[in-house]
Amino acid sequence: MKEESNKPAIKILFSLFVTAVLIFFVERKYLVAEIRGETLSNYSSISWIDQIVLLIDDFEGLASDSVSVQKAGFFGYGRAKISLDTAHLDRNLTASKTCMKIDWRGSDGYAGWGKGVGKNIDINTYTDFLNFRVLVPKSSGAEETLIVRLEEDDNSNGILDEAKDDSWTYTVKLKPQDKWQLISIPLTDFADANAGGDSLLNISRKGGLHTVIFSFDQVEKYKPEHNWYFDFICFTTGRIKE
Ligand SMILES: [Ca+2]
Ligand SMILES: [Ca+2]
Ligand SMILES: [Ca+2]
Ligand SMILES: [Ca+2]
Repeated sequence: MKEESNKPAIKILFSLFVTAVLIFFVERKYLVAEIRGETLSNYSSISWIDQIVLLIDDFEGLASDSVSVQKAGFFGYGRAKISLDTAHLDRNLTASKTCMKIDWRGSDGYAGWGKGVGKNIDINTYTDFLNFRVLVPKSSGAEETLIVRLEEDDNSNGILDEAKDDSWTYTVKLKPQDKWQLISIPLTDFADANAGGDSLLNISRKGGLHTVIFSFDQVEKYKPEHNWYFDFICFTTGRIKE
């Protein structure tokens, strides 16, 4: 008899538990989807949207003052001065309204820009690609190189430790032209660029991705009016077909 009378209470408890779990997951999904610059909700018409593992950034929805840009994790160093740009976008479905502009300023002998990503996410090194759109105006002259660097957080402490965390690089050849180019790099093409870390490109939930950096090493080649524009940096499963 006693067991019988407990039944409704157990039912209520169980339904409360299920509701709580549902709210937790719905909220989580909602929160993740609303993160600025990383949401895919504006891109449902892209045929390869399901291939996107992580949108690192599309530069949308961000106030253009330098404090907001910095707060969102972006940084420029050496001669690379970063700012948001709305004047150089094409009609590609990924373009939207804003991209990142790099100006060549000052006299330092090095330059680059990047984003502190700080994401614990499972990336499959054997199947996944790093993609981004880039515009290097034709006036920039002859073919040039761009170094793409992925810094891992192998020891998962949120800090970049030269001795413990891997740093991977790939050099892209860019032919300046007055249109956007899509660059897709298989992760297997990245080379280990430091002695530290575990020598495996293993971005995962345990040891995530610390930083993505684009650096410019042809200091002699660039003119003061040299510009680069970047947009829609993402990881995809497999190569995308635009
Ligand atoms: Ca954009
Ligand atoms: Ca670390
Ligand atoms: Ca290493
Ligand atoms: Ca590693």
